[in-house]
Amino acid sequence: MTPTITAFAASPDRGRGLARDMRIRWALEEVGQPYTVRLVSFAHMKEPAHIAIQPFGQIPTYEDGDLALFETGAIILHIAETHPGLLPKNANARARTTAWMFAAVATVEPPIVELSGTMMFDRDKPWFDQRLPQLHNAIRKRLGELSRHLGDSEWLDGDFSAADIMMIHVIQRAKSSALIGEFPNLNAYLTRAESRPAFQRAFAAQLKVFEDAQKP
Ligand code: GTB
Repeated sequence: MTPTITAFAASPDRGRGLARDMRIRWALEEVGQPYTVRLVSFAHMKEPAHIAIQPFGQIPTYEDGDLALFETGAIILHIAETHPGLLPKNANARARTTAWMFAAVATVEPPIVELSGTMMFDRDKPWFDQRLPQLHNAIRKRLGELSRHLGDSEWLDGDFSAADIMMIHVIQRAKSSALIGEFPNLNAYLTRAESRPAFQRAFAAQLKVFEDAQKP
């Protein structure tokens, strides 16, 4: 069957690939799995029909036959387990890849998301000027640790994997802060990932949603 994912009908990032459906699109493109997209409004995401498949009222979701999934990590792990190409065959390497998927969302992503929320909603707060350097330092610490692990390697653990999709998409959100620029090997890691044809197809598809919405 052809899986269906959900994405924002009107993404706040204007199609810059930051909304999390981008991860799922990219994984599906990497394994050559065609998919359809159901675009949803913010209002629809809070309605019972959507809550039934995403209990937190968010995108993305993934539906395939009688399976409905939420959480990007779980969705990408499922795609990787059901299609060749995104998980190593060796059991230990597979376990390490899963660890890096968790690390992306549980260890690296939180301060990056917090910075993005602070920049969007808290500029007028009296504590904003003090909080900003704290958040920059928290992100810098994680990026430094990631940079140290990556060293001169191309990917997180051996061949390109589901873990790289998760990690790249997480750190892309920090690009606007210029912190990535402090770590040349992370910059190169991002460039390497973004030049993959599957990434470019996924990016073009989600950008087209924004462009189509602009048409009269
Ligand atoms: N842990 C969940 C997962 O990984 O699947 C998180 C899902 C999530 O945060 N979804 C967001 C959402 O639905 C969209 S991606 N938000 C609406 C809501 O909660 O009501 C987060 C996102 C949104 C917008 C931008 N942007 O504009 O730059 C970037 C990232």
